[in-house]
Amino acid sequence: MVVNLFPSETTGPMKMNKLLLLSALVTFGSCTSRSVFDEPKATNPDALPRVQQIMVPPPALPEHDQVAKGGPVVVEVRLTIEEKKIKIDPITSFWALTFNGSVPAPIIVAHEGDYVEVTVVNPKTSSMMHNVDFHAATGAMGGGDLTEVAPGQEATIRFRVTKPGVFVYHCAPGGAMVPLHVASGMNGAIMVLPRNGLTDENGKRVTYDRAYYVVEQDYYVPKDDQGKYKDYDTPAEGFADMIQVMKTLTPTHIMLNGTAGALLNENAMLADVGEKVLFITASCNIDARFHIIGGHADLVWNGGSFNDRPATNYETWDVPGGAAVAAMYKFRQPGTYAFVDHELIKALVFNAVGHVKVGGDWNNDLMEQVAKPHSSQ
Ligand SMILES: [Cu+2]
Repeated sequence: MVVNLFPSETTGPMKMNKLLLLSALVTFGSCTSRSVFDEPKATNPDALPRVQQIMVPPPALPEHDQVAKGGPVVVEVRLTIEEKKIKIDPITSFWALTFNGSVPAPIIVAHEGDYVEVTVVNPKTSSMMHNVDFHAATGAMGGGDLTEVAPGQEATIRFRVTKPGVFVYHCAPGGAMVPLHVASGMNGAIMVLPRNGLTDENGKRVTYDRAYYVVEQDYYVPKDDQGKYKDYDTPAEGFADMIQVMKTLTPTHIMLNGTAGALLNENAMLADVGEKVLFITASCNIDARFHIIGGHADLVWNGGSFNDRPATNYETWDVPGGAAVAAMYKFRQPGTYAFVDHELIKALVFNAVGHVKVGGDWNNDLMEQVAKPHSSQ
């Protein structure tokens, strides 16, 4: 039964009831009662509870509640810069620039109206300045100017997350250094959940049993005269060559979660039949289009916005470069699913491919082999 909160009577007492109800919705922070142009009521973050978020490597998400318990909190996050040479595939060494050592950087989770307090630490051992531009933040440069840290420095900013959805963050030290650092791995995401959790296409609460965070990474690795990928002693040493490769707008490597095979085989994402899985998909620089081979996206929050009703039953969903998009799928069949960028060259000639291994019982009603392969003679 649909309950109409606002019946058509306009007598005095009923009008008063409407006002009381509206004021209650505003007071308790209902996401739907606030205009997109309005901010949540300002409060004193120093008086709020503080929660330290333990960051975890992708594709995992940090521990979090889907529905916020109580009012806004200050979510403390520490991002430590690590410049490190990694093998992005068996033949390519690359100076990755990272937050907390992973490509992509770890995902942060908060609720709408929370404060996120980020300490960016640039160790003495680093070779260059870094910072962070948070797309979820409001203020010039997304905090980039306020988080500029030279080697041996750290800085802390606090921003309020006022828009529910999924967003990227990335290093942005200025000029061509921005794409150089982003294409060296310095990008991550933040999920800002509505305080009351996610809602489905009918506006009803929907929860996920698992969540994974998948990011497409483009690299531009220079080659030597023999056509071999070049190896450098420091990250900056390769930048001039990298710019030349970047000018072609043609990546040399495209991978999910930073390295070839990061989500394949023993690194596969896991699920069971009947579970709803939330995928937070992102790409900081190039456009991506994700597809689960043999499955769908039951729900897609296009543009990453959790305030909009999700679209339903997509085969492939778009992730524009510089954005994150959330999609939810309930797995209905067991097996190993390829999770791909359905620009199939990216998936299968490059490495924009992962696996989701799903346990459970096969449903013959959904698919059945009616005749095994046999001679058609
Ligand atoms: Cu950087």
